Amino acid sequence: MDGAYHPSEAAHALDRDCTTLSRHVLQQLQSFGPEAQDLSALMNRIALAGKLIARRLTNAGLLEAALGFTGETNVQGEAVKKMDVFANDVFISVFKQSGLVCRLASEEMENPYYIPENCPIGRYTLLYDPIDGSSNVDINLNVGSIFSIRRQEGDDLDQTGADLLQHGRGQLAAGYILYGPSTVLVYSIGRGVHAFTLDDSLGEFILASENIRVPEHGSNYSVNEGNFWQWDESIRDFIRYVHRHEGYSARYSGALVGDFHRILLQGGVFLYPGTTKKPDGKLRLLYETAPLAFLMEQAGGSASTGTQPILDVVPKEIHQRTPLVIGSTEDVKLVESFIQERLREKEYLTRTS
Ligand code: AHM
Ligand code: MG
Repeated sequence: MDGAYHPSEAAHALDRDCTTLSRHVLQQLQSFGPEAQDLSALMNRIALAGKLIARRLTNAGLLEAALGFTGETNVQGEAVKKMDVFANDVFISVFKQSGLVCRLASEEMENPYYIPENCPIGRYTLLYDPIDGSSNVDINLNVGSIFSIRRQEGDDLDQTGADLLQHGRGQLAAGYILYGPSTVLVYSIGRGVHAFTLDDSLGEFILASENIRVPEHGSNYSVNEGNFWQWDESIRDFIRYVHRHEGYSARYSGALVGDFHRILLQGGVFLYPGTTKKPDGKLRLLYETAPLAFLMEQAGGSASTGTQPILDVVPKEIHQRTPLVIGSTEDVKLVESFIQERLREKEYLTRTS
């Protein structure tokens, strides 16, 4: 350093500090065209929902009626938490004002929610899990929101959302907001994966890391081992393998977004396989596994049901579940190899019996 003032260096520092989400979307698309403007506005709305939810979570312990259960059960048969309802409504209300989104589909609603004033002009659909990992809410641990944006195809006159039953490669954008020690928004519009941190003093998500690449292999494995005896033997084979090999660490928080974020940054594998009671596992395709698979592939990693890429799965219904194996390519392949081995064994036994 020569101590002299260099305008370009100063400008660079400012640039790094001030890349907001909406500006980043436009930079990524290198366009100010209508679709780029739409995507930028949509991401801005998601950011607003994230800020409102983060604010509520930060103060939840001090507010009346913010924590605990509502007493209702959702379409998945799961007890609904007050924060689930709050966060679901936040997304609806911020997208009502967008003009761009006609339909929203979420974990908390049996059928898509239509915003009449935005239809038929709003050609985008938001699929989301408003609060994922809500068992963590009441104990002040990390939770997240997961989102996916798709273009509406056809008129959907009967309002069934049938065009949403498509594979995940058609997602225009996907991402999540992680409510942890800081609030982090991670997104992709098919041009890499980028992370933004909420700067409370500015009230803005500011670019923190660009073009995140997941390591090809990592030491973390993340799975609910309490289900060990409910899994297929192939998954037990994998777990026995990691137990017998040095260098693996178990990391499981019970909230997918946080567990996924660790794998994305440090490598390794997250699994939620099928169980005897739930052969397709617990996680839902359209607003949990497909958006995360989109991000993981964009970061150079893999996402699989165990036998097929998640992004190739075509759902039969909006709340369809899929088993999930996601993370570093080498680690996902290792899990798949145990599954293939057991499948070959089963085929052989059927042929020869
Ligand atoms: P949720 O959307 O109802 O919160 O359920 C999804 C969550 C994931 O965040 C997490 O990975 C998984 O359920 C944990 O389930 P389990 O308690 O069976 O391990
Ligand atoms: Mg969920």
